[in-house]
Amino acid sequence: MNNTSNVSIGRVVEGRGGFYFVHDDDRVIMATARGILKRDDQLIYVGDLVKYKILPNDEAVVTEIYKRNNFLARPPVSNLEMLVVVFAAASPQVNYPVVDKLIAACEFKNIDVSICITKKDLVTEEELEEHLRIYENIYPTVSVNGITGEGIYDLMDIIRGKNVALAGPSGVGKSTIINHITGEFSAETGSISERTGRGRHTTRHVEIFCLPDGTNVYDTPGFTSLDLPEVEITEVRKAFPEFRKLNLMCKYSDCIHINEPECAVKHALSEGKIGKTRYDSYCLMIDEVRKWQK
Ligand SMILES: Nc1nc2c(ncn2[C@@H]2O[C@H](COP(=O)(O)OP(=O)(O)O)[C@@H](O)[C@H]2O)c(=O)[nH]1
Ligand SMILES: [Mg+2]
Ligand SMILES: [Zn+2]
Repeated sequence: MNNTSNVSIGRVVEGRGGFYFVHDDDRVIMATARGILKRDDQLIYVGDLVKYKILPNDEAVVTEIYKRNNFLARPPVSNLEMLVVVFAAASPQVNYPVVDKLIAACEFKNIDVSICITKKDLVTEEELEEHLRIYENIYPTVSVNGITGEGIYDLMDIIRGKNVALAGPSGVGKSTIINHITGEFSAETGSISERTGRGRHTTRHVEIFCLPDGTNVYDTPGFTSLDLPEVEITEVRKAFPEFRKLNLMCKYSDCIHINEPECAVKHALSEGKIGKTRYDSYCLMIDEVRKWQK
């Protein structure tokens, strides 16, 4: 992305030992942050879109950080556009409150959500269908078999061109999925493993794989859980998109759908139009928020 001067724009894909690796089209430039940024004590995070320039001595220096769309502290990354919330159809058994809390945190942070159910080979069609039914009308939802790679293309269609990370408990198959996805471009991503000088998934820090189709996959050891921001009780509803339309039909506009009469959400729940596990997760979040307020 060159313009008139020797200033270019790229994305920080890794930070290590005081160096920042900046991805710009098909190159990765190793840059430092001397100069303006150092003076102002500005921190650079993986995911940042930055301006950098090449000095006469060929040294690359980051000179400016573009405004971040968002920032997550643990692990520290910026500009995430979609979180793929991953859980296994079996082994380990899904913990819906954990899944729904990851989703809710994204809703508050304005990060798109998609759902990926792994290990479909371990359950019957009916059992898989039960998991799918909970989410497929709310978020883009796919099921995959990490062993055969079945379903990986469906996932790639959902994440294409976005800055994405995978989140979910350990053992559900996140690394397996990332290996499938980067494997599709193995010739092209080779340069990235050369950069780290290690196997692709032995890293303990955050790193972004910039795939040739424009997808930026954040590979992080973290994101097994995300904290909810300190919201008001009535705001928890906003993290459940399937409640939003119904809100309007509750008798009270500030209905939090727990004990109020003529509640459209509870009515939908009794008719099976809202998932029981989703509603239970919602109630747990309300409890959590109530505890903060005491
Ligand atoms: N049966 C089955 N096993 C899987 C599947 N996906 C991953 N695994 C296995 O589950 C284990 C954990 O996978 P891994 O990708 O390391 O999970 P992570 O901790 O979420 O990164 C590994 O032994 C994988 O081989 C799947 O779809 N079916
Ligand atoms: Mg892993
Ligand atoms: Zn209600």
